[in-house]
Amino acid sequence: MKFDLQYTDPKTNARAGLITTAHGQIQTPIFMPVGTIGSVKGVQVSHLKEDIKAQIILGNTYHLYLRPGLEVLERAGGLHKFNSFDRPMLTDSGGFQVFSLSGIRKITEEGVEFRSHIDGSKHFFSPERVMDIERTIGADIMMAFDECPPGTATYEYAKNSMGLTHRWLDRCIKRFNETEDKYGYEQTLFPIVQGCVYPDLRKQSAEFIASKEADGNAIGGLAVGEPVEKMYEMIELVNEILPKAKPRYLMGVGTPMNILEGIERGVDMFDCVMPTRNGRNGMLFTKDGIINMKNKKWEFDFSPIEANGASFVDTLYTKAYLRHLFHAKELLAMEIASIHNLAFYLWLVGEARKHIIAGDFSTWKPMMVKRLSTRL
Ligand code: PRF
Repeated sequence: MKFDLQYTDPKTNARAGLITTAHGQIQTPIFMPVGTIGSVKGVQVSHLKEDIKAQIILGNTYHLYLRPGLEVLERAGGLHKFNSFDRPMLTDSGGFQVFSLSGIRKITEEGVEFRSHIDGSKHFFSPERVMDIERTIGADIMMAFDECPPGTATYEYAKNSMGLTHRWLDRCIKRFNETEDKYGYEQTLFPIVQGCVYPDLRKQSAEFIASKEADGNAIGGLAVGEPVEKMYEMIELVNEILPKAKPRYLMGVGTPMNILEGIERGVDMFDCVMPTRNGRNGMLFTKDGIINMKNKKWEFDFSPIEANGASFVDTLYTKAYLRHLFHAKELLAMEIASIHNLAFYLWLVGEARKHIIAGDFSTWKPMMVKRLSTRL
């Protein structure tokens, strides 16, 4: 994997770059739609590629390991072949889902024992096991196995947890280097900075992660219940230490506003379930603000979903029609909202990139933030 840092904003820490993987290139800053079990919920690959213009999507190790399981993935020839998305993919390690979704669990130095949220069966993830699973899934970018404590964790807990994540990282790197890709293309491993909201821990973690000289680095453990200002403070602090010449990925973030704030602070990659999950609940993100599509005020509004929207659904359908679909609980409502929101997120990061290159990101961003937070 290669990263070319193409432009840096003179007034902020925003950057525009180009990542090259075996499955193609990614222009940064980028948003990665979440395809937890190998599909971006409710969205066809053709829409993902041609309409939403997704350059990379995410899969999840925990979910894919439980379903369809490793034998299916291996016999399919990896996830790209299995789901027909032939562009870059990244797999999260399960270091978040194991802690947030699974039942009774036991964390030891060796790894994590957990119960499946599907059938209650018992499983064990170690750093080595997770690397083997991510090799079998075959994503271009593999994430290290980490522990993500809640935003309310005490200093003591955060410190011990960070130490464990660092020791697990060394085991991940060792296993990654001892094994090979299974499907004839290169994979790479991103380590993850932890340390909760404690500046000295974040600094220590960022220094440790930077010393590994990976192809890219991630910031984890944020947007997990801490105040948003703390999150921004931690991003700033960590990005002062992470190498400038490598992409930086802020995991599981966030709202359109969070993404612009992240870009301003030097983040290059984002993922979040928000555009799809909130979309399925009737929440639409637009250039002029947020719409609750179920609201009665749209009942007789026959104007387009978004007149200058980023996707074909925006002018093909009216607000009144989409509201009707949500009220009737039609599957199509969720599909339209997901396509709309993802196209909007990809438009937003694309615009940010254009403004970084044009040199006016610092005036465009506050104007955009103000518009995005309006409730329509
Ligand atoms: N670690 C991993 N995945 C994640 C996170 C993390 O800390 C987060 C936190 N926002 C989202 N996804 N492995």
